[in-house]
Amino acid sequence: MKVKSICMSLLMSLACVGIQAEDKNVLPLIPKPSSVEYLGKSLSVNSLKGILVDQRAQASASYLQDALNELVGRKLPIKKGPVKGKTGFVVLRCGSQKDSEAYELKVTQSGVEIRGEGPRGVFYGVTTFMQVMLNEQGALQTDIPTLHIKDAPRFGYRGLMLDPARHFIPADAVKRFIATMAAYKFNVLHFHLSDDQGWRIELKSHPKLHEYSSHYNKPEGTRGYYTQKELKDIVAFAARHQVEVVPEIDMPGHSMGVVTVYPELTCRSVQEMNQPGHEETLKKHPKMKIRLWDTPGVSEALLCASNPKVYKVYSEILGEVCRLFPSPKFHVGGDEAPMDCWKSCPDCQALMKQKQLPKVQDLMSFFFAEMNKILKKYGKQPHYWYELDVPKYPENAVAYAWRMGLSQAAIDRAQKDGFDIICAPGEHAYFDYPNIAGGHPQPNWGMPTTTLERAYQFDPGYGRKAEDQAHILGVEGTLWGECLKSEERLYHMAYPRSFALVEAGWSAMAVRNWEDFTKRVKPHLLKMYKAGLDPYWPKEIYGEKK
Ligand code: TNX
Repeated sequence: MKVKSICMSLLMSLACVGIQAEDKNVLPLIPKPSSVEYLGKSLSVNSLKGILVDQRAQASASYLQDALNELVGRKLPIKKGPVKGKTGFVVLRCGSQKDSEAYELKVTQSGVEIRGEGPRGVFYGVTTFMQVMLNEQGALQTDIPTLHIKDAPRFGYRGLMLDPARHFIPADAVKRFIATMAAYKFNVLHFHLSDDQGWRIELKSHPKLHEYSSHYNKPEGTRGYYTQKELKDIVAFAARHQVEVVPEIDMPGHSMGVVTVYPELTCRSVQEMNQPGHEETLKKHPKMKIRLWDTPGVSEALLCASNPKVYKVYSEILGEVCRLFPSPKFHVGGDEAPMDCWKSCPDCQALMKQKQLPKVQDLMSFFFAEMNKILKKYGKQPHYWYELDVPKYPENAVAYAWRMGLSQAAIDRAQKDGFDIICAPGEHAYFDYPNIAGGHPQPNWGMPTTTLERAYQFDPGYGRKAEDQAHILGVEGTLWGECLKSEERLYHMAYPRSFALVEAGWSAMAVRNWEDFTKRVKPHLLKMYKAGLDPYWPKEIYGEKK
């Protein structure tokens, strides 16, 4: 008898698991929440009378109102005031924890309640609610399951990097991109605004930079740089979507956007930089003494570490850029800086002697320390593409692990030296790499392939003990722009791999599962196609037919 009842309850619990796991009951939520309890009934979104908000939750109310408008075809009124005990509403409530991203979402037959621990949590509750309405065909459905979701992120930094330096991305397209990433709980747009191929910010202090160094690779009819008004508008738009914009001015390498305008700032001579074959380009741009790069690659013309003018000009440039972006984070690049020109520069060599710097790599640490003095004045924390051979980064630095296969070494080193790190590993999070072999129609430099599955295999904690990953702040996916020539191409490379990445950043390993992920991805791709976007269709998983 006893055995029989144990068997019965085992069977019943298996049946429950079975029901939960049935496709129709597993909503396509990305990133996967910490816990979802299905309550077995349904609610019609059409029956909702309005949106009720408490004082602190107002920021997300109009976002929800617009999103629901698309579905039910009318703007639900937003009412402020006491939210207790009301039925038939979407109720938004906000706790007092300013930076918390945790939230709860309850859908019952009496209405919807979203409670965030802070404003970001409310916003994320709203984005999850919008996904609860997504059906398998990628359309929004009005009859939704009743449920209770409790959710909070694993990591606080979930970023995507855009590179308008290589191919300019007009401001409107940047805003569209932000709106999409925010819907999937990304919270940082890392904006790579300068490189060897361009300078993309309007500067009042150094107008020649945007006037001369923005002429390549820009969609017809666009300026090729962002005006300060546009940048402020992008920052404000991002803030409404709980996205922080982190600017990057890459240095001391990848600096031709500046060096073409001010050749005296590098230790390479104009003769050395001008190679046979550059004459044609220079003829087209008579004001320039050297060529802005019109091809991918790494320039060896570093900013001269010993030239006081470098620090003077950069204190003006950085000052102006710092004031445009309210984020306390500032990315100073620091990647791929071949130090040969410092080795052959008599002034750099003299400086090394004077400062008793034994290796040329120490000069890199000196350079970063000098730049950091400028950033400190504006209350900014320096962020770097981490290079293992740089002996010392400023103590308040944040590093990005990026080089293929070297993340673990970078994480170890950051832990040892006491700074925080963000994981953007080449093998999982480089979304300029093709989705599939041959997936780049443009010529590229034999980039490796990053499949969706490879992107999903990423564990930013690399299975380390909790205390050994406490300094890992989160994840970033990079969309380097050499081969991304259009907005269409940007989405094609970013999605669906960014779904995989954001889940690595948001969801605990215990709730992540590749098979289950592939089931959740499809409706989001179908939704994007309906919206006229062209994300990559992983036919290796779903077959040819969409
Ligand atoms: C390396 S990743 C770079 C970029 C290129 C990218 C192309 C990094 C910090 N630097 O300048 O665009 O490879 O994949």
